[in-house]
Amino acid sequence: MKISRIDHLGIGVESIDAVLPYFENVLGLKCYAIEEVADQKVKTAFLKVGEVKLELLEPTSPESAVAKWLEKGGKGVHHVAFAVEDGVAEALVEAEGKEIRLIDKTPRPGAEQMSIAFLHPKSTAGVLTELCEPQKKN
Ligand code: MC0
Repeated sequence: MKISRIDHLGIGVESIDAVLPYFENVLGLKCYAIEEVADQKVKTAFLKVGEVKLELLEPTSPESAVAKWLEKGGKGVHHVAFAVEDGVAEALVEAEGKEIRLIDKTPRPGAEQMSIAFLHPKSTAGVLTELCEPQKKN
């Protein structure tokens, strides 16, 4: 697969409102978008740091993967998202062929009109890995 850059770092939080003052008032970053992603049961807040984005992730349901992660003591960086140039679906086929455990067999809708898919941290050096690309227009 052809990875061109880190698209974003996902940071899991109990409350976006509670942590935004740190990112905005101390680091001087600007939140430019808040978006709920129903498919993943999260609310997201995006801040840009050069080419890379930070994606704050607040669960909107106890069933959310982020809620479960927080409940088990997870804190800070939740996942790393790589932009794939030659297609997420194709990258999943390639990864599976290399015996990487897939969480998603096919791409799903993510924030910012991206198609996303996750690889399991047990086969990615412990880093929950998201592959993403802009959603294809019909
Ligand atoms: C769990 N594990 C992690 C982890 N979450 N390791 C690294 N980073 C994480 N974030 C580890 C656990 O410590 C455990 O290791 C093992 O994975 C299995 O964990 P588990 O607790 O038994 O399993 P679950 O049921 O909690 O599921 C974990 C899994 C799940 C990663 C499969 O969270 C998942 O499906 N994630 C993908 C979807 C997701 O994260 N959505 C939220 C972001 P040990 O050694 O204890 O066995 S959505 C998003 O970001 C969108 C909006 C976007 O970017 O556009």
